[in-house]
Amino acid sequence: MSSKDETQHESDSIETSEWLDSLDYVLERGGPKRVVRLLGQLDTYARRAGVDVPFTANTPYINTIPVESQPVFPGNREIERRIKSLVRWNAMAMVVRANRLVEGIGGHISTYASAATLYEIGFNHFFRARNEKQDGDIIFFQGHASPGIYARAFLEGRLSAEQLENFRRELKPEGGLSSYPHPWLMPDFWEHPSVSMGLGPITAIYQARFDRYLEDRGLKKPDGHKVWAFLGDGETDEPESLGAITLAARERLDNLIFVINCNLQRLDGPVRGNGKIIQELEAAFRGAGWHVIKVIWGEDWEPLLAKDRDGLLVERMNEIVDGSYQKYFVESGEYFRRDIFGTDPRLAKMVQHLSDEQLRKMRWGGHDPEKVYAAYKAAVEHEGSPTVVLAKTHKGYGLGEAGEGKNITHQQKKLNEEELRYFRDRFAIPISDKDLAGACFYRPPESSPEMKYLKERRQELGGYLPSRRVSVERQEAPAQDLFQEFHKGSSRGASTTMVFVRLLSKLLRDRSIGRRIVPIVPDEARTFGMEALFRQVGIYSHVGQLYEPVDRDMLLYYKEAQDGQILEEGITEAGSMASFIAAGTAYATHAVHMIPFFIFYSMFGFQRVGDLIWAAADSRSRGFIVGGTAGRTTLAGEGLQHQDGQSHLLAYPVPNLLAYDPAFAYEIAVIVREGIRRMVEQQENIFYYMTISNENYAMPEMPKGVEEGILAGMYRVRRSGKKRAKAQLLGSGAILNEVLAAQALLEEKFGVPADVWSVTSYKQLHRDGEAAARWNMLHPLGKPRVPYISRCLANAPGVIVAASDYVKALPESVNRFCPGRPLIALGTDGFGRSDHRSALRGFFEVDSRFIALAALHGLAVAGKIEPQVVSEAIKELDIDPEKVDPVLA
Ligand SMILES: Cc1ncc(C[n+]2csc(CCOP(=O)(O)OP(=O)(O)O)c2C)c(N)n1
Ligand SMILES: [Mg+2]
Repeated sequence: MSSKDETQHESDSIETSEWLDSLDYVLERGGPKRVVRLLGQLDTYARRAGVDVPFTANTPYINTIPVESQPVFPGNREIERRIKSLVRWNAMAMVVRANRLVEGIGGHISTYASAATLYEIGFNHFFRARNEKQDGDIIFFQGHASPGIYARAFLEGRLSAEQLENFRRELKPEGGLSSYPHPWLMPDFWEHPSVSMGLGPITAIYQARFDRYLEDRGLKKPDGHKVWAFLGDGETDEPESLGAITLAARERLDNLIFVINCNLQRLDGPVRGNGKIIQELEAAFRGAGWHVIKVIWGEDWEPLLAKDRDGLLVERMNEIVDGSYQKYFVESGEYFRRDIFGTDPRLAKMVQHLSDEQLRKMRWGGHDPEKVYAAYKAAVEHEGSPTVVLAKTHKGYGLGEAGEGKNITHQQKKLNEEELRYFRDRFAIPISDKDLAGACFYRPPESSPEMKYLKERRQELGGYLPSRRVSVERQEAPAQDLFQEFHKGSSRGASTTMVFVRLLSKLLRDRSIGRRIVPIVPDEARTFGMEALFRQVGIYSHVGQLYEPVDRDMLLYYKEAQDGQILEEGITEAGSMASFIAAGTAYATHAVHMIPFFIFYSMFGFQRVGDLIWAAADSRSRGFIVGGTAGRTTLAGEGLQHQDGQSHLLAYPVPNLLAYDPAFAYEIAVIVREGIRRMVEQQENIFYYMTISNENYAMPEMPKGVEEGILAGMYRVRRSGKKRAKAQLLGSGAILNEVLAAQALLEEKFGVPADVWSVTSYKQLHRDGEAAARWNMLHPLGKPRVPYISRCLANAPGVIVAASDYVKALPESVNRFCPGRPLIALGTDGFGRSDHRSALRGFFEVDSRFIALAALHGLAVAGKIEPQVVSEAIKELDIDPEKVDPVLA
């Protein structure tokens, strides 16, 4: 530094000091409010004077809670440290042992290693368990931290060493532990699946909002419980993680706390090597209206910060990018000193009293129990907005050479003996050298201070968690009367959407379950003709309606109310699905049965939020997801991105989901009643997908004895009359009408009598067929089971043609269960188009003409008619044989 620079530095320093003195004076005299005003005035003054004050939503790179404001730590730090060390050890041992036994079985050590303090402070001081007296906190654990959560449950005596041994070995006869939080696999333990990153945060937000909804509607007593969501810093890159944070602030969800484990790393490398994830997140959350608490520095830094009156150190820390911070984890103290403090002699001077070793051991805030405690306490006490705790940690903390802070640490699953020794010594685990190599689990005797402390703390907080318990009472499904009107049918044209909305409105009025229905719409209620419900049950808003709605003098005005029942989510299928999960699992989370009906544009369901639907399944959600404006050719006009011809296929893989494509009012009534009965009366962990569409047609009366068939997936709608049928025509949804028209066409024009079947669910038929086939394979000597579809078609002669508004793979999936004859499938494979219905059905080859043609073709192939007849039919039906194949067009 030149002497000129030095002089400049000196005078800057004096000037800064004078300003700070003045500020101290103002603070003392006028308090913080006065300081804020003064700073505001200064800001304005500087701007007027032409100073371009840059906008920032950031605060400096320091702890939000200054050391002077930290509360007294109420716990025993030493015992808590020992407990934490034991959890660390067992978590690590679980992964290491699993990978020794089975190569490549996986597991993660470094996530929990970085998050241990964040969880332990929660477990010892904050997380309230649900019991008879209180509604506990709801916690979304970071999926990859599961080994630590299991290890703690082991210390608590809730999991055995054998279970830990079987981590990721769920197929062992005695059972094992699932890799990640999966309520489906561990229904007594995990509550919320969170390992598909981004889903934890968004579902947590809507969970917190749904808890308010239940309270506001008087379905649950307000009890001050919190929703905690733990997430990784890398995870915040997922759009779902931050996509709903404005909602949380807008709804003032002070029952919600995010804890983001900012270990600066994700799987491949740094989260923001060239930037600073904590600052980036701070700006995003503050901008959205959250209360942000940064926990950056551990107590080792306090003496340095106390000396940093000019803010030089903070300024330097502000400059350093995360990639460099990560390097400090793995480098020597000497490097640390040189790189951080070597840039300015005044900084160097600050740390000259510290040895390299001391410097290297300086901890980040997320590893400091008192700082984390202070942050959580502030978060829990904060009112008026959600809180996010941004805790700076160290990925792979304590792993040493085995991966601490290294880019490979996320994948580290094996430790050699030397690495194990380092870990043991570092955390003082009382394991002998002999047991070391085996990475044995360790649990202190019951009488030890650690065990006593740990149990006492949990007792104080209401019990153990995570823990999933279902104690909800069985609920009666509505009586049949409610559904009668739909069984009668009507000759006036109606769409299945209209029928469904009418049914929903009746369900909402039902004395026994009406209050439990939760209609959820992503800004699509008018599309489905549901606006009458706005007035009938109101749109939920925690603050009621602060304005006079523009349509107030109309009958069906837009009514918001604190006890409103509809969740009008705005344009977010993901958020709506998150609400669906919260409502659909309320029977477990809050012991109240709720029946969500999430109604959406069917195209923007499975393919848009399929992973959330999968999470709903894993969560054992109950309820109905309803795909409106369904069917590639039934939704006219809207075109390629709106016309859904695949959702039913995408519904196939979800194991506990039943999927229906009803055509008539009575089918809908039967399906919905049975769904409610199974979910609330039988308490089955299933949910339903049902498509509804907007084509108007007459709704026939329900034929006798078809209920079973409707539910099983098919039933005969119309016989061929007196003549023996030569074709069996299967139709679904709105396309059933085309099939009925084809029946007439075949009979009248070509003398081919045909039976018509309504296929309400290929998924049901397929599931049942596969189950029978499987049983038969495994029981070669038993009486073969006959699939339901085979039984239906056994005495139904003739060629089989199936047409739906969905891809051909659906009917083809049951082809092998069709007795003696192949099934000819018609479907809507390909991109949609904007046009009217009949043009679309012609284009996709699912109209009555093509159905008739398919039957004639089948008869020709079977040798029952001459090919010439088919050729003539093509002309007669005005079909262009050279027309473009829609799948390629
Ligand atoms: C949706 C999704 N994509 C990818 C993964 C695979 N994955 C698991 S952990 C991980 C990195 C996690 O980084 P971060 O969120 O920072 O958590 P940390 O382990 O560092 O605490 C990735 C990419 C996943 N689980 N979910
Ligand atoms: Mg990370």
